[in-house]
Amino acid sequence: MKCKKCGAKASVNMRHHKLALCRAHYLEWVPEQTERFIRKYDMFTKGEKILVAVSGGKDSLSLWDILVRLGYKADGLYLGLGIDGGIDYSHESQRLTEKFASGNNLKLHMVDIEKEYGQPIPVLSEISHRGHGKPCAVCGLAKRHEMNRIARDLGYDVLATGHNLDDEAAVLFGNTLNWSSEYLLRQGPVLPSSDGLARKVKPLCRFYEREMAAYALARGIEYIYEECPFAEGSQSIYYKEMLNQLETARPGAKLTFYLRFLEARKSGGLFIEKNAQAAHLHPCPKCGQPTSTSDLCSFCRMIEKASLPAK
Ligand code: Q46
Ligand code: ZN
Ligand code: ZN
Repeated sequence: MKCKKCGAKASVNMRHHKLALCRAHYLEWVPEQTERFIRKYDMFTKGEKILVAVSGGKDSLSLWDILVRLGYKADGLYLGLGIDGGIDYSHESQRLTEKFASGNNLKLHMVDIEKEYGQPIPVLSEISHRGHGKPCAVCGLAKRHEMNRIARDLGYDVLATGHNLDDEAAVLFGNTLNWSSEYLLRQGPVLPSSDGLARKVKPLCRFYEREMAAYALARGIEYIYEECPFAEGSQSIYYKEMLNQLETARPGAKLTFYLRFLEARKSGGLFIEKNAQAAHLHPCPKCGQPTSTSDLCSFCRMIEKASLPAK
């Protein structure tokens, strides 16, 4: 297989795009495409301050790398969750994130959940009795809360995450199976800012997971290969496996599934009425973040339940 641009030996073959590229041209193609998506979906401009949520994985580190290569003002945010799982997961992901930041001279903000709230995520989850034995519910809540808090406190305009097409297609699949209309209406490459919350964007949402792995490898980015140990057996992994089977039989199926959804969503063709979505929000009396409950937000309630001082 030859590179479509220069005829040299191709190192990445993208059947769904009918495009094969050599390493050098692949390293040009990925940022070019990212820039195209940033503009197409009006994600952000060169003048805005971007905070990239980095986990030490291939997607978030590649996203940071791409944005900086494209000339955007992007700093990183790493959340220390305190997850060990027998593979020293949090320490290793932190080490690789710090190494990437210092190696590229980038600004990295660090938040350690245990230092801020007294306990690591698995313990917070246990004490607050949420999530039926898995810490993912508390983890998701804490990640969202802390990302919003840091973006607001440090004056960032945009919060960028490294979700790729496989992630988005799996979420879409789950939301469609359940016809979760509220989530379907909110799922997209951009979630506009609201009530003091920064805009949220997913610049990699049209890249397949294996395209991001190929990018990280070609750029020599050292990332953590292991998934979080609590991800094992999760519904999203199950959906991803199913979609991978579909993709093998019909290359491009995942991309079509996601893109047709975006088109339908944009044109109002989702057969979902927008009435339910405007839940009345007000600031949480403790942390100030918007909440639909009449008292404290879910995060502050969780922290209170764990009898720890809330931030
Ligand atoms: S939610 Fe669950 Fe993830 Fe948190 S505990 Fe791990 S698997 S990191 S995306
Ligand atoms: Zn080439
Ligand atoms: Zn709160």
